[in-house]
Amino acid sequence: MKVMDYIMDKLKNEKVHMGLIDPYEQSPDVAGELAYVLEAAGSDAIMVGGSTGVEQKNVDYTVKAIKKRVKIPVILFPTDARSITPAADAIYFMSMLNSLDINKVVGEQMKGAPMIKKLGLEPLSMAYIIVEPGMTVGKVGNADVIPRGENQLAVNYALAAKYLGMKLIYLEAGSGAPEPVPVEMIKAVKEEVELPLIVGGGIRTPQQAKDIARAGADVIVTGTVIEESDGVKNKIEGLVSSIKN
Ligand code: 1GP
Repeated sequence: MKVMDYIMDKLKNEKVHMGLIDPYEQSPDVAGELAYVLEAAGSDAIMVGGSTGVEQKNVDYTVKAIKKRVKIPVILFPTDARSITPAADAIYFMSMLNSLDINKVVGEQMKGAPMIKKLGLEPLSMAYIIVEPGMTVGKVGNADVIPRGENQLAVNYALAAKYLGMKLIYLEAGSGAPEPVPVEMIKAVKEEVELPLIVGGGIRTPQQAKDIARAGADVIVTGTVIEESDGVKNKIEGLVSSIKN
């Protein structure tokens, strides 16, 4: 089954959780163990990527180690055209819509596209929209971040993504953000654009994850809190089950 079909199928019945693993943060074996715990805790897919220090070899070894341990899909969340490996099941083919850097909007995508075709990787077309504060990804991507409270601006970007034919919207507050994307912004986007909505950045507690899911997010991404939980299964379970019930 294609990864997009898997996601859409899941979303018929429940919200989806994806655990983000940064290949730069641990060895491939530890990443594999973390993915194993995530799967056991009910997570639906593993995303592999990070904003800095990620290189092809690093990504490749990490994805291979994860694939050995889990059955759930592994999706690349690329920094740029260098972080592509055929070992993954799919790749977010993403454009940072509110970047001021043309390379982040379409340049890296142009460089990576032939490789994706050659490798036969499934591209998941996604609009990546950075919300204040944006953290490292906002800085590295030279994002003109959407101020918290400017809900209509987020809606306008999401609508533009839909009319451009993109299949997924990702509202990103940035990894380690002190607060996640505001629930009012999530509600506003979901009311106007029916595409599957991914939300991530700064989600630390089961209550936050639940509020974000209730506000209309379809896919909830957590990275930092998973790293910090040190692979403790019941902590991750708490987070995942909060969005499922
Ligand atoms: C970053 O949205 C993801 O791209 C995850 O953020 O590390 O804060 O969970 P956290």
